[in-house]
Amino acid sequence: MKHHMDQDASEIGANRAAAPASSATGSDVRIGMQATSLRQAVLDHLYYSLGCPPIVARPHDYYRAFALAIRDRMQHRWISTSQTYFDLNRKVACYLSAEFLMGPHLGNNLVNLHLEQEARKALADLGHDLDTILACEGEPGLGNGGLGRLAACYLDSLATLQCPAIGYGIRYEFGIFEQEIRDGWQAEITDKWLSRGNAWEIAKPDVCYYVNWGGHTEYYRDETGCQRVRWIPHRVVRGIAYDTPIQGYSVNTCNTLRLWSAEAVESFDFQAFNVGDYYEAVNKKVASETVTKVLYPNDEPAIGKRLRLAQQYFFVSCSLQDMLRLLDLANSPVESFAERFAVQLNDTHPSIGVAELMRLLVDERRLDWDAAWAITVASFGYTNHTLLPEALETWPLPMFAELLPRHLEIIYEINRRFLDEVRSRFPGDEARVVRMSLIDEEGAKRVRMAHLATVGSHAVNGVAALHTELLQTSILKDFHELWPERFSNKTNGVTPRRFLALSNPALRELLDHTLGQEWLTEPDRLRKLDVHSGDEAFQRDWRAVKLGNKQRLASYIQTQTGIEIDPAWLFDIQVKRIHEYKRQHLNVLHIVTMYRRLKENPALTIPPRAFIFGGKAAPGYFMAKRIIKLINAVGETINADPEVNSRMKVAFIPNLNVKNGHLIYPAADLSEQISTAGKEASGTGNMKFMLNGALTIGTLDGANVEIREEAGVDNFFLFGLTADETESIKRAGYRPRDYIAGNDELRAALELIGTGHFSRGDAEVFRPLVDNLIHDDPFLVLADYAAYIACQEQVNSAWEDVKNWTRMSILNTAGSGKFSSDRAITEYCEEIWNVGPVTVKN
Ligand code: HT8
Repeated sequence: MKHHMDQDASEIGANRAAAPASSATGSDVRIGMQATSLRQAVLDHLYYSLGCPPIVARPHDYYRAFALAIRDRMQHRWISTSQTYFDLNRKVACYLSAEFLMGPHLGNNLVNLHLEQEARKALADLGHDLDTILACEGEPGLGNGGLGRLAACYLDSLATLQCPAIGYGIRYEFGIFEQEIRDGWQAEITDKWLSRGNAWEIAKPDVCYYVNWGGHTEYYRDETGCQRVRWIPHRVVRGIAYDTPIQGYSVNTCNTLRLWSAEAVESFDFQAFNVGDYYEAVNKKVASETVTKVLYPNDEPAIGKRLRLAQQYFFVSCSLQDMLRLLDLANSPVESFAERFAVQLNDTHPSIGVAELMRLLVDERRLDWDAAWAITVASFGYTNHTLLPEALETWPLPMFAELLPRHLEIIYEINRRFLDEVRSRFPGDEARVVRMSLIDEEGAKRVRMAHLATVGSHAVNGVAALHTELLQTSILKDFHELWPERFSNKTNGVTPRRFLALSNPALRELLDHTLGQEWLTEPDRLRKLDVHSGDEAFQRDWRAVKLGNKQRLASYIQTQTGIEIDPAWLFDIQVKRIHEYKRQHLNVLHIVTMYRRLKENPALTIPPRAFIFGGKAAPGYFMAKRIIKLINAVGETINADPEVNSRMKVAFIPNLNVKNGHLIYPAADLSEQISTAGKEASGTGNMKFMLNGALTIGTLDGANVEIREEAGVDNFFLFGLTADETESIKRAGYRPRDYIAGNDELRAALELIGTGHFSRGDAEVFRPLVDNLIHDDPFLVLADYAAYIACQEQVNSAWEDVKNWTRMSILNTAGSGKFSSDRAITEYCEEIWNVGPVTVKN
């Protein structure tokens, strides 16, 4: 095994890349893939890059030096990748996303470079353990949850599939807040992820663009007598590029994640300085830098803040200007833009790009409108990630006009031409025109960004089969009727490198041993596990892997929360953002029901379970914060009660992020995917759990539908109303009280919570939650309660049959191949982007 890995390391180092064969040469310290040169590289970086003599170096210093050494080993691949794309003039996929939730880079880069074994040796030689060094790395939390993590998985797959691609986004100085739990409540702490430096990025101060705001427009005639528009802005900021390498697995391809940081434009400061207003100059500088200061911590509800629109326009403008500059550098005419770039909009956050590209092409590059529009539509694709009305972005017209006056004019012109098309296709249907307009004219006028993105793109997609279906029949129904050929489904995926190979090394080894290593890039090979699913020896190995992962998580939970969990218990896990539609409180109602049953009947035999939660609430989301408090309050009561705590415990893992996700997904027996049907566009945590052999209890929502098909319907615990049923119940006038009246256990559980049993008699703290369920229950928690409880009973009986549970667990991993982000990206490349692989040579 060890010998095998050595071969891999030397192969990628010596044969595939520009590195000279590893001997004790000078350049070996930068690129050598053997432990000896890595060791020397760490010492050199400690000394020369960090100014830290080895005697005083602490593990974090070793981490930084080691990260720099690994970045060096990607450097020539990185540069030759960019050079190859440039020389060959290949079409590049540009993934525009306001969020990239990358997670720690070091371990992932080691996996992708086949450097784990050599790295372990090198560090051992220096007296350090690789795992300790890996644990030193913080993570760039530049995203809220699934949407940002999806972007990160897609970059991994693009590089692994050797596809020319650039990720464009925002270098927030503060990412998603760190969550602490104090007295059961969430506390938010600023995420100072850059405070100890970032070894992975390279600042490119020469790659910078000006971005304008405010002011007004002027009409003028150019030299040829042609009518043109000039934008006279009120303010200008500069965007600076920071590049991070994205190394593909087992290939030379190393793509770029380019994040923009806002800086003040000096000449503006000086102007103010010269007229003596020093403080105004400093204020302007601070205001400029505010643009990329902090990530908005809201997942799903869109917030109509001016600064948020400024962030979106800022990174989109920099990115499109960057593409035009690349085109110029290649001496390609601007008319060839759409042949050179496929620009994907990750939700509507970058959708101002449609108007910005039009402005750049028409006002600055002087194309005529029709030519510019043809290029724009041919370039853009739009991915929708949610149907929740509160998450659909619209901007108040006055704010838009003030910040982006020229773009508003362009949007009006796009709209005028678009509505003409609608009128000629559907004569006399003015209601349709009103519904489809880019401007919502009802009440205070607003710009509808989803409509702009749809009109400006040749391809529109949803993120799971059910979601795409609902998209076409609900929020984009009119657009689907107009342009059915533009719509398609692209079910999400996750990278098996990070979410299996890196985070579940024991399972990786078992799979390598059983199937060979190819499953990591051809996950359909996991199907071959089917034949082993009943094999006793294989089952024993499978359970040993899971048990080890559960021990690892149990000890993490113990150190983080003080709660002791027996790794032999059923690990029932729900980790995701806290949101009412995701129904963590339904899970709590099950816990309270089991608690009551045990209290009423102490002799009851049930398989012991650990109920494990994790997730952040948006700081301003009142209900979500109470749900966190409820989980912790119920946990405190149960965990301290000797009558029940030998059969159930509840733990809330603080600060869910990519890093602790590595410990969580591989340790699950049961994955909770219990959103109200029709509300979760896809989910991707559900896929991470499945890949790692968890069984799912879930509704027919998002990608759960496809997970159930791939796992086999018998290997999935299905419950609850369908999306259609949910809709008809609501239409008929949903009355949550009827469900309480018909179910004593439900009534008792709500009463226990409402009367303060879990809050030391405080009947106020959970009152808003309980009242909301009783009187409103917008996400039909009570309507699904009975079915959920019954389904959990099936889980219990299934768990008691160890062999059958193990078999089902194996079949879940076996069926997870579809949910590789490689499959998803292949579909985007072939069906939307028309981007193909390019081999990067040494
Ligand atoms: C879906 C999730 C899906 C994932 O995308 C999600 N969509 C958002 N966040 C997600 O995790 C989302 C949608 C609109 C937003 C926003 C976030 C608007 C403003 C701010 C944040 O919920 O089901 O798996 C990837 O497709």
